[in-house]
Amino acid sequence: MKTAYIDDIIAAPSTPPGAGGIGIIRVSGMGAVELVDKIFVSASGKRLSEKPTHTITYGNIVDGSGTKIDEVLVSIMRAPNSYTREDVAEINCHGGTASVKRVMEEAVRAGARAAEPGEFTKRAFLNGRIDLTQAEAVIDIINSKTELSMKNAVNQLSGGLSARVKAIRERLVDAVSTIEAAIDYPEHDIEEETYSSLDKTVGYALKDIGELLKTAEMGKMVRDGVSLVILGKPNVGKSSLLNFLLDEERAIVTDIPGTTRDTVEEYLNIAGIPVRITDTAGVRQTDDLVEKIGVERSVKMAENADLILLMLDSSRELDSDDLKLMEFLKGRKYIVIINKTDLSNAADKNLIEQSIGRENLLELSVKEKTGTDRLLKRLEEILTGGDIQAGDGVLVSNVRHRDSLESAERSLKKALDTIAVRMPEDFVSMDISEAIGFLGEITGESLMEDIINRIFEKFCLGK
Ligand SMILES: Nc1nc2c(ncn2[C@@H]2O[C@H](COP(=O)(O)OP(=O)(O)OP(=O)(O)O)[C@@H](O)[C@H]2O)c(=O)[nH]1
Ligand SMILES: [Mg+2]
Repeated sequence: MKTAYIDDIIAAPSTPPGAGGIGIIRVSGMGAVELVDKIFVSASGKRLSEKPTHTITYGNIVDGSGTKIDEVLVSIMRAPNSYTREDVAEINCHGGTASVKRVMEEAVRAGARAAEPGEFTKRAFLNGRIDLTQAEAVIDIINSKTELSMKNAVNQLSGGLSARVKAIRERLVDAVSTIEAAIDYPEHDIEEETYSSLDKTVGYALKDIGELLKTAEMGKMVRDGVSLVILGKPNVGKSSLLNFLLDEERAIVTDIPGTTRDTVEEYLNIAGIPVRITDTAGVRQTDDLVEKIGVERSVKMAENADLILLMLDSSRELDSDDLKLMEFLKGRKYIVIINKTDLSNAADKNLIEQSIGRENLLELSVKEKTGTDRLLKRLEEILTGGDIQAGDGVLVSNVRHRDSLESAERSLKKALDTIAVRMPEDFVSMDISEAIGFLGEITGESLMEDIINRIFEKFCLGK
């Protein structure tokens, strides 16, 4: 991204690599339409540069000697009404690896530079069409795994979060300018009235920031998802539970303990939250080398999980492996499932309750599908806190935004202290200005270039 110049023409495939109906090469920059004219011959003989904006033209991409490379449709969108606010031409060729590659090569031969990941969106940001939260929303939409994640990202793209942050920021800017005006007339001491109005303004800003921060946990789950790991001894029914939750025979189930040797990962949508669910190898003491590696992997997955589903077998007495696993849960988020309730009650329920409490305990039979509804309900409750406010309201879903909001909150709390002891006004102004800076980081108004570059590097090519 270091080599990004806003005054050159960039090109990149915007469709994923591989075979498909259509492959799109996007070209952006002042003169993009004229550049594509060099490698394009329209069926009508008319040049693209003579065509009105937002039109599609049929023809062929040709190489330097005029040989046809592929039959294409070219859309042109002239500045400023385009994704990047620059002239944009999109070449729709056949969606094969070779054809996309060849058209791309011709675009480069005609003078385009191969774009870096996220560079089109970066230009939209640098050209002022969208702010940073909106640019980040673009990548979030692309990566959305559930409708709810996407709805939240679309809301962010339409400026929901920016509007809230800007409103807070503007009120603080007003406050600082009042102070600065007072400082300009040193013969006037800052009035008591000004202090109390500053106190109020900062108080309101803190309240608004607090409200946004309250949504951050839910927001992160909606955007990034949650990892859920099924843990337990061999043969307790972990893979059966995975298959039940996915409603497909994803993992191998047999009555032989040690069937699952490696972790099996799948995505699940629970109340709109993308959940990565992992079935693991049964945990037990073993001398088998492969199984041992599997067990280590299970524990590692569980250590990093947001939520652990520990399964116990109702039909067998608890043993030291079960007890160790219950001990492992301490200090983590978990649900304990006693499975196979259709068989006997050999597992000592009192002992289980003593160890992990009653609240997080569920009894069910995956085989008979009894008690499984309660599990689904409990999962929903845990994931959403019993309350899904996402979708219409603004959710802070990005850790970067949350960090900046927290920094702004700290600065404003400092400002309140400064006001409370009636410190000189320039101190108050300093604290508030600091908060303004942090809020500006969210929308990108005050952010260092290298941080901006890092944000766009996470994008995919052609976006
Ligand atoms: N009776 C009864 N059997 C069950 C139930 N759930 C699973 N089983 C059976 O228990 C056996 C083991 O099930 P799995 O799902 O493979 O168990 P696992 O925990 O994945 O086992 P490993 O992969 O070896 O760690 C299979 O024969 C299942 O059909 C249940 O609720 N009741
Ligand atoms: Mg298994």
